[in-house]
Amino acid sequence: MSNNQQKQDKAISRAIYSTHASHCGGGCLLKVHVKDGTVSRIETDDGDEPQFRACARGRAFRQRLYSPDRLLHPVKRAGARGDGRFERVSWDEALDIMAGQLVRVRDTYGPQSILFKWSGGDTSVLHNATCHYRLLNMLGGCSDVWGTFSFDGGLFAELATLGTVDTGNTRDDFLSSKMIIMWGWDPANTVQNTNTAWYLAQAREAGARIISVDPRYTDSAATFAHEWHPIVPGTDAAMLIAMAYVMISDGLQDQQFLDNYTLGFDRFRKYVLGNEDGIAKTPAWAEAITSVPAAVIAGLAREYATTKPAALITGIGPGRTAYGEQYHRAAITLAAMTGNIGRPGGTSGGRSWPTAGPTSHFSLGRGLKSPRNPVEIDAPTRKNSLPGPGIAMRRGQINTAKMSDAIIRGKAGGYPTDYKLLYLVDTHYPNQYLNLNKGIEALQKLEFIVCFEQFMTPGARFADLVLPAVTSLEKNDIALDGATPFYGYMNQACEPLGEARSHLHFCMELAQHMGLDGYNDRTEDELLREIVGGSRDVKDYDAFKRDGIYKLRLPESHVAFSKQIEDPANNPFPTPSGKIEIYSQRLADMQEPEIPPVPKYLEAWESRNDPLAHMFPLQLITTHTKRRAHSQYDNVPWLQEVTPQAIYMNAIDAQTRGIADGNMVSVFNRRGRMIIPARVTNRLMPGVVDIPQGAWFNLDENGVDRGGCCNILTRDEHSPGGAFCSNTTLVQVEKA
Ligand SMILES: Nc1nc2c(c(=O)[nH]1)N[C@H]1C(S)=C(S)[C@@H](COP(=O)(O)OP(=O)(O)OC[C@H]3O[C@@H](n4cnc5c(=O)[nH]c(N)nc54)[C@H](O)[C@@H]3O)O[C@H]1N2
Ligand SMILES: Nc1nc2c(c(=O)[nH]1)N[C@H]1C(S)=C(S)[C@@H](COP(=O)(O)OP(=O)(O)OC[C@H]3O[C@@H](n4cnc5c(=O)[nH]c(N)nc54)[C@H](O)[C@@H]3O)O[C@H]1N2
Ligand SMILES: [Mo]
Repeated sequence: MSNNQQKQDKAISRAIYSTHASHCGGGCLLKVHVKDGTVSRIETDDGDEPQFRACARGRAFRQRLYSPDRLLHPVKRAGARGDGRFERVSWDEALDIMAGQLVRVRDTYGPQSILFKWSGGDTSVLHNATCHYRLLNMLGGCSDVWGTFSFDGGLFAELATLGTVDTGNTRDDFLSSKMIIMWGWDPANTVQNTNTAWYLAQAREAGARIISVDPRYTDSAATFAHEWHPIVPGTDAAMLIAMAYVMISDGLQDQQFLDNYTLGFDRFRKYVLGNEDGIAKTPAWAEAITSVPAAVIAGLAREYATTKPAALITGIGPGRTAYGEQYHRAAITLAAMTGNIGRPGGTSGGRSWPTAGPTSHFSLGRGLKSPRNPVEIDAPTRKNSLPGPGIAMRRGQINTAKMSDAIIRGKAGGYPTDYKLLYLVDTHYPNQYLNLNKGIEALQKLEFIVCFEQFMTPGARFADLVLPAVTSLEKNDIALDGATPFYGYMNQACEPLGEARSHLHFCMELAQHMGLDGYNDRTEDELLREIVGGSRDVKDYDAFKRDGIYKLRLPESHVAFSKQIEDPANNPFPTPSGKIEIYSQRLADMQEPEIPPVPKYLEAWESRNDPLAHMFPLQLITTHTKRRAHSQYDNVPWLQEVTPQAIYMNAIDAQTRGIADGNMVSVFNRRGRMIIPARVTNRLMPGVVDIPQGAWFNLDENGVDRGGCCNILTRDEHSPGGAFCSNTTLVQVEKA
């Protein structure tokens, strides 16, 4: 081909299909038009059904890629920490600084004083935190943090009750459901598997009854539900337990199922009927706690017990509360009482965002693994931990909710060590962490902070070294998921901007700079081919790369525990007893009053009955909005237009405070204060306010947040089972 022809070809616009998966749980197909090496337009899946159509974030990706605040070069701190002054350095100097600090801190204090914190970023297989973790572990290790932000209450409950976290069905199974209860779940906004809402729409058209139990009248409720029942946040376990009371009183429980597959229902029944503590957990008892009318509770219990099959979708938002694991345990128990576990159209009562289906076991050959972390190998077993799969959340000694506290107080505060170096990858610390002000205090304590980032976020401004990362359109990678099963090829559409590097590229350069042999000698393409080579499904790598997605078409929907139910003799549940453990001896052995062996309602701290409520009478929830994936996309103008950041409050609460829609209000408690516009609405129950999570903090000279970051208000606590309690916070609101 002549040079001229090549030039001409380049000038022609071409379209590349690329899967987009940035920490929302979805994986959608982008059709990326590229002209002269520049992304000029983004469309979405125009292929066969089921189409994996992109949401507003995917379609707005061009404004993320070419955002004016993209980091294009490595920078080092040139002023006081956090004041935002940086100077540009070469990659060579950046690698020198990084290598020097890693070695200095390791050799002076030991590898455990290097604190490595990572999160989702893109939910992809190759370019992620493992690249960095491998490097750190080859250098002697680091301290890990345990606890997912998302659903540790759910994981704990699943491991205790079902013995596995693999508890979900594929979403097409909704088409077999006669009834679907969306308990604290808003997939129209939170995706949690592409096409979840599409399957809900089909289920509704096919005649399924859909109920929403949520303090908010969500978009999902507005679109799909026949009924909406607002509930006081943090009280869900009480309502579920009262539903159990109704089923027991009316004899509606599936006793045969309970006898065959469960352990300890009698112990639970004693608690429910009040034989244990003298309190019968009646609908009237629950009404006083949850504000859901007793008749509604009884009606829902009867309907759920008698409409078969019925899918109870246990949202993970209600689990991110104090004692969130009790809510999840109660939901699984109810799914067992109604005989819906392992049956098409039912659910196990496990997390709404499941580890599910045929691709979830990473049936792919892994490209780059990490050796075990030398620091964690001999670490003592963590309190209240249950044996689970070798997933990341089982590592580490400090919980995510306690990270800032651990940095501030170190050994003297009872934590395993004093942390000196903070290495942040794919995470926005302290923006996404509970109690922002504590996070900012922690950042001042550290000797060195390095952050691998695409943007100069408010969190990155506290780092000593900020390294520019590419976005998903500047590298190749693989994404996959199980509940709407697919494998996605995340195709590179353009060259890295400026001097931005992929995770792998950066780590390979750092390894080489440090003279570390054996880190990796394979190219991105070789690694991706190896990864895909381990797949049972994708046979033709090049076709997969060209199409950008491989949609797995299953002969029938995947239903978790179907084997255990159909053939229990050969397929015990993976619990110690082989049964669904409504009563758990392992929990009893923990001897922790706040982790009872049967599911119980435990009143949250910062509940409506807390004496603090006199001063701070409103319960704050912090939901996930369609405009962002956490803090990602907050700086994208098209998405800012979708829903301006605001605090949502009920008209009654607004009126008593003289607040009108659009007024600026001050939201505060003892931990912090923000000034933000109010959205007055009847779509949120009285006594509850919502500040969607993820907005970038922007502190004024008085330390008041003007950016709308809810974590200026949240309490840095986790529940005994590990739940990140981002929906358990009391606040007051005043007209500003
Ligand atoms: N667009 C978008 N999608 C996302 C994300 C995102 O940031 N943006 N994040 C992804 C990630 S990592 C996660 S973990 C998930 C999070 O997904 P979820 O946790 O499901 O999302 P939330 O919006 O926080 O909460 C869901 C619902 O729970 C309700 N809720 C809150 N507290 C309570 C309570 O105590 N009881 C009851 N009954 N309901 C309650 C809220 O009103 C909300 O409607 O979403 C994923 N998907
Ligand atoms: N109050 C409150 N706080 C919450 C929550 C809540 O509901 N309420 N939700 C919690 C939950 S469930 C979660 S999962 C966490 C999320 O918390 P995080 O995962 O920490 O939040 P992100 O905003 O996704 O931060 C990812 C950062 O990594 C950067 N980045 C660097 N490299 C890459 C890359 O290769 N790809 C991508 N995509 N980004 C990269 C992005 O620019 C971004 O700044 O937040 C938690 N915090
Ligand atoms: Mo999450």
